[in-house]
Amino acid sequence: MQTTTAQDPARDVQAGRPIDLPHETLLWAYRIMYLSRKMDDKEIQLRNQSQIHFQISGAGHEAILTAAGRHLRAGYDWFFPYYRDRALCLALGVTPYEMFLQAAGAADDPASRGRQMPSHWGHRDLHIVSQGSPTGSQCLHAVGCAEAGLLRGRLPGLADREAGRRDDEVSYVSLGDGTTSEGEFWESLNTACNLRLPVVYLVEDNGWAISVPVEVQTAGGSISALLRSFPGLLLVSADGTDYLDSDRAMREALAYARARKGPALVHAQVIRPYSHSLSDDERLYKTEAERDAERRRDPLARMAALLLSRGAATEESLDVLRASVAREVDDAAKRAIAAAKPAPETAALWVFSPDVDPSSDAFDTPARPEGRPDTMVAAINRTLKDEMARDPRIVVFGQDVADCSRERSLDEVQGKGGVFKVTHGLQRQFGSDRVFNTPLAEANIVGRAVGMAVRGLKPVVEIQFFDYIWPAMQQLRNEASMLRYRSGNAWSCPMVVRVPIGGYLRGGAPYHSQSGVSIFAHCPGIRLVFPSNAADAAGLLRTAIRCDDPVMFLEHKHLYRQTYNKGEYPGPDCTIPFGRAAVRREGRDVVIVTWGALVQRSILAAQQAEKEGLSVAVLDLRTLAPCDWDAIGAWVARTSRVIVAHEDQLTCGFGAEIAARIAQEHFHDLDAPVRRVAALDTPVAYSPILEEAILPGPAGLLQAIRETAEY
Ligand SMILES: Cc1ncc(C[n+]2csc(CCOP(=O)(O)OP(=O)(O)O)c2C)c(N)n1
Ligand SMILES: [Mg+2]
Repeated sequence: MQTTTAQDPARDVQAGRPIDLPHETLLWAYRIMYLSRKMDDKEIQLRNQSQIHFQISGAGHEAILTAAGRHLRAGYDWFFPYYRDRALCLALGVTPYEMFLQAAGAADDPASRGRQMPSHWGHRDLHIVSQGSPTGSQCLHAVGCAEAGLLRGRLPGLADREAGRRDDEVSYVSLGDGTTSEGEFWESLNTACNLRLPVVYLVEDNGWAISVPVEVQTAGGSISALLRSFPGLLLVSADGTDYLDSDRAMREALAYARARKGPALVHAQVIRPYSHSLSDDERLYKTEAERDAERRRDPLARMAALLLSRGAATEESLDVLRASVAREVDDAAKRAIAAAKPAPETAALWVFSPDVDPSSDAFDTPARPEGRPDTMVAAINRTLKDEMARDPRIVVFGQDVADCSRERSLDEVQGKGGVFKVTHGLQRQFGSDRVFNTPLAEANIVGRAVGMAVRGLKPVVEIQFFDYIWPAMQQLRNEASMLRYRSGNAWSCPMVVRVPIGGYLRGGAPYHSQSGVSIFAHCPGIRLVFPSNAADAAGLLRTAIRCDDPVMFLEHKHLYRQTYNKGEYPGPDCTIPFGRAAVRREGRDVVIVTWGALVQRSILAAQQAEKEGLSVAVLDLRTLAPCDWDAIGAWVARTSRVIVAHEDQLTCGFGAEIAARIAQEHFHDLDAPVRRVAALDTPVAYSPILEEAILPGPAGLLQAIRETAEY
């Protein structure tokens, strides 16, 4: 990278004097800016020829991004850019050929291997973390990444403690003016400021979010004006179309964050001369006068004028430079368009880890029971402790999961350790760096976990109640589940999200009883685990933690402290493979396929049916993703009569999927229609009388057994 001069450019700007950057720096910057623009132009041409399938440009944003690229360090700092950041990525070292490979949807596209749209940057070696398309969610990843960088320097026992991090590294995240309206941006700022994290935000304010102008988006029309009271946040404004001012702003912001003073935010005014994307026509909502005013601030023209006025270039030398860029762009595009495309058989690769298969025999280790039977809560707590002792990368966080955030009070209080006490004692044993409370913000919890997992920590987080998981849905569905797939296996975020779930609480009501797990079964990339007893909870949680994928570990609140599902702790090495159902009761006439709280209810109904001469088997699936289709098929073949029972509502519950698969694959084995037993299609009401009418119970199951057996 170029060296900076001894003068302070910021002071120079304020004094109205020109900044003194060496000519070669300015020429380097102009080349990157021009290359970026020419690549956009080329992609537009290719799109119009249907050789690529989408285009979104960085036009008008090039100056601030090139300045960012000059001061940031590829493969050293961490990058969470957005789709306008072509010039930044070029400055960091992504080649035009690599970028065009993505546009072409080529097999060797290093950002996504044909899985993500163009301008969704990603480059493992340069630390550019693969990008999704939801605006703003990257802000939380940047925060988690910065946090992990600090933690890695402090956590004892990390083997690569020194190798994987730098004392002055920063996390860079960029976003548009419209995106500052997203809650995830605000959640990220709150944590970045609260923890004084080295995050550098770049708000690229082009005044528009597609067709919505900034004054509609932001109260008062200026995001930096709104942010003035955030503690420790350095705010730097810049004319993002002026290279020198941009350079000053990025330098100032980075110096602050590198010195560990806290986060910085650069608010850069830029333009957007090419409409939002090739699918948009800005003439529909921008006047000619507005467009003209933008054109007059074009950063490329301003930079060329600067070079000429400084004597850094002549018209002729600029022509030579432009011609060389045009050749480079044409050549790279031609090669990328001709590059091999992905084979159709590879479409399902990298939904999950290709290296660690949690359903394999490697995870089938014997239980070595220790001690007397204990509850599911105790089993989970003990498993967490054993795994944390074994793996120093594990961090546990969520709402109320710590014993006591105020460490100084720990000697005087017993400690909270979760509203269900599942994490009790973890903070006391492993310290506040590894077990800590978060703000009451579910997206914050999961989004930070994604950023930490990217940096090699193993987050085991808690969402306090399944009913409140929805603010994190965007992070789970669009980020955690897809990071590996959309990056072509370059990036991943293995983590465990523990979620207390379910009803039968007598008073749980609509917001403490939900069990809509099928919604997550519809998210490829997430493993779903739902234990029904203490011993399984221990073995399955250990597999979840040691597996290489995001896992949702669903803990039924009603099962936490029952006596019927107590079990001996199976020892610190016991893992249970995913996708292996357990037979809870043998039977010949009917099989009930179920999981979670319906296992015990099914056993009770089967015992009743036995008295009527009916022999009923109960199959506990234990995990829904993966699901043990082989065991289901084998039991259907054996009994020819099947009931699928779950606590979730009937319509679109996971039972619908099971029933459909049985109908398709085992039709000839059936002597009766597949029967579903599930909750009514209503919320779960508060009154215990209503709750009992809504949730499935042994009586309904017994009736279903009789009818299925008699059919
Ligand atoms: C969560 C989400 N909502 C909507 C969209 C569709 N969308 C893509 S870009 C965009 C506008 C973004 O505007 P801004 O943040 O100002 O960035 P700019 O494109 O102007 O650089 C919208 C609405 C999206 N990608 N993600
Ligand atoms: Mg915008």
